[in-house]
Amino acid sequence: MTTSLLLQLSSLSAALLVPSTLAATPAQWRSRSIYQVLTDRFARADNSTVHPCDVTLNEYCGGTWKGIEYKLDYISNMGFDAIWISPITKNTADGYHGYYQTDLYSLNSNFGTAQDLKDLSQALHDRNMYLMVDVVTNHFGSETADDIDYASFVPFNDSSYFHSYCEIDYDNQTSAEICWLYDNLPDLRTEDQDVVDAYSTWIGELVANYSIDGLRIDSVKDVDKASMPPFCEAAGVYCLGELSNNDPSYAYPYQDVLNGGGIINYPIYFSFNETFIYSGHATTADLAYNIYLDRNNSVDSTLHGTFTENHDNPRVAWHNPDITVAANAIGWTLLTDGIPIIYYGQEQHLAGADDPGCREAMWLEENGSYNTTAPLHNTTAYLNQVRTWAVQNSANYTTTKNVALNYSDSQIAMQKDVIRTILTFAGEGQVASTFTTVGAGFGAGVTVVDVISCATYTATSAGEVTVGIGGGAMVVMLTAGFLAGSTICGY
Ligand SMILES: *[C@@H]1O[C@H](CO)[C@@H](O)[C@H](O)[C@H]1NC(C)=O
Ligand SMILES: *[C@@H]1O[C@H](CO)[C@@H](O)[C@H](O)[C@H]1NC(C)=O
Ligand SMILES: *[C@@H]1O[C@H](CO)[C@@H](O)[C@H](O)[C@H]1NC(C)=O
Ligand SMILES: *[C@@H]1O[C@H](CO)[C@@H](O)[C@H](O)[C@H]1NC(C)=O
Ligand SMILES: *[C@@H]1O[C@H](CO)[C@@H](O)[C@H](O)[C@H]1NC(C)=O
Ligand SMILES: *[C@@H]1O[C@H](CO)[C@@H](O)[C@H](O)[C@H]1NC(C)=O
Ligand SMILES: *[C@@H]1O[C@H](CO)[C@@H](O)[C@H](O)[C@H]1NC(C)=O
Ligand SMILES: *[C@@H]1O[C@H](CO)[C@@H](O)[C@H](O)[C@H]1NC(C)=O
Ligand SMILES: *[C@@H]1O[C@H](CO)[C@@H](O)[C@H](O)[C@H]1NC(C)=O
Ligand SMILES: *[C@@H]1O[C@H](CO)[C@@H](O)[C@H](O)[C@H]1NC(C)=O
Ligand SMILES: CC(=O)N[C@H]1CO[C@H](CO)[C@@H](O)[C@@H]1O
Repeated sequence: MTTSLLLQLSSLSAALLVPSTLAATPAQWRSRSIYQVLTDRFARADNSTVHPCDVTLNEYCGGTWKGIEYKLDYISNMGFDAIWISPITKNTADGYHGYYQTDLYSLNSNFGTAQDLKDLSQALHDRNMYLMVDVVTNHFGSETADDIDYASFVPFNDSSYFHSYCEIDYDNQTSAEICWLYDNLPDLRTEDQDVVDAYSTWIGELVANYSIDGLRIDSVKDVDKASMPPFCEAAGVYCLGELSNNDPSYAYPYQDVLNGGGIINYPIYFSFNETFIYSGHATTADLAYNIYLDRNNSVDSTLHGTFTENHDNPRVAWHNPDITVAANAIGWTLLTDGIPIIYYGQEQHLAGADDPGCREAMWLEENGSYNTTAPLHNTTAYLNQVRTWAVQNSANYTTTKNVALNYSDSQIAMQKDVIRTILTFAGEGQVASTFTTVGAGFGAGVTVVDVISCATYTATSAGEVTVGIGGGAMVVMLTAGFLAGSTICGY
């Protein structure tokens, strides 16, 4: 063990005692709605609407923490009360996304100064919003694959902290943990106590220094599982682990090592993608089945991060340009279980392809208008408003698990506590028809409001309603009684 690590270890117990009064617990995160930004691509501090950004070049385009701060009205006016930003540590020259870190103890100066980051954190907290920071514990980054300059890494300044190079065989868990994601990403020995301890010291300080409320942890399936509990313990905040895997029985148990946190819900994302965006490849029955797989395999499915777009996958509109499909995707994200995560630009119907295509510069869209009259912007704001009403007025909303009620070829009806939703995958051309919400369990004779159309229905003695469907619109039902005082549809 090096001297620097010993010095840092000596402050470990002190770091753990740092009061975390601003830090948020998993239970507090449940009610939140997250807006994910790629820091380099969301907003520039000079408010430029013309600064070029060719996503294929994999270069910095100039987005900053200050730029995000200037756009907090745009984000909070859509009803988001948390943001997730890119990793903040110093990176290689091409690490515009933040995942090629070289020094845990220096910030990425492309994104601003320590004061800028503190200002952003403060501005968020002033609005009662949370700050989630992306962190990487699996690897460091090097400009080149040859002659890696280990001595320049902080604090892991020796090759002995890293595994020797091997290519990952993803069918082999040991290989995933000890081999390298790419040949320029030296893989840390997260099974070694000195590495775990150094990370614990660092994260405790980082959370305290910048008043961080939650962490998104990169590539959790590629680190030693046992390294996660001490890391989250030292952080003292909600941990949201990322692992891209479609197998519920493999992915969901990772929740066990995230200290009451959750995972980025990839299993349900893959199922959703096949069902919703590629209707025909899978059916709504498969999605319904997966809702139950989630419940059956998760410690708590309400603590996962739910998403339909992110910086690593093609956007919904790239798969399917139909705007009603995109609106239903937002409906799914905001109204199923878990903590919703909307990826910047999803509300503008951006259509970027797989990484790097989906990392558009937001300021170049519609000449930097951050358009607040775009149709999906309205959908997002409105459904956040509906969800927040449910969160604030039904004590059990966030913890009551979503159930699939009924489905047809292109539609699924589901219920999460006081909200019943019918999502439609048929697109704008869908012919008008009716859909009966079998098993919705409304009180006999109660007035039910579809808050999308503001149409009202009266439940039958069996507690069912037959609602009009058409044109690819989703239906979001609450009782008129529950909506009283909300202003939604005039109630
Ligand atoms: C690592 O850093 C420590 C503290 O700065 C220093 O004492 C040590 O010599 C460095 N090790 C290497 C291999 O550069
Ligand atoms: C950018 O806009 C923010 C507020 O929206 C303003 O405070 C700041 O001064 C502007 N910066 C420049 C360089 O115009
Ligand atoms: C799994 O990967 C590890 C590390 O590369 C290797 O030692 C082991 O032989 C592999 N196991 C199998 C069954 O291939
Ligand atoms: C946190 O701030 C302290 C005091 O400025 C500094 O010594 C420490 O290196 C910082 N740690 C991190 C991870 O930012
Ligand atoms: C989404 O589904 C399509 C169609 O099956 C498939 O080609 C694509 O790889 C899927 N994408 C993801 C990220 O699973
Ligand atoms: C979930 O568990 C229940 C109760 O054990 C079982 O009846 C059901 O078949 C399971 N569903 C799935 C999709 O695994
Ligand atoms: C952006 O600005 C250019 C030049 O003023 C104009 O031609 C174009 O129509 C604008 N585009 C949008 C989407 O507003
Ligand atoms: C914003 O979106 C609306 C609706 O699509 C469109 O009519 C308007 O031109 C857009 N505004 C700008 C500045 O491009
Ligand atoms: C959405 O658009 C409708 C119709 O233009 C408007 O009445 C409503 O206030 C908007 N809702 C939100 C939350 O922006
Ligand atoms: C909320 O859940 C608790 C515990 O499961 C239960 O006792 C209570 O009745 C529920 N409240 C409502 C309004 O459903
Ligand atoms: C499984 C199930 O209950 N399916 C029903 C869902 O709703 C449609 C349309 O109302 C019915 O036709 C199905 O029988």
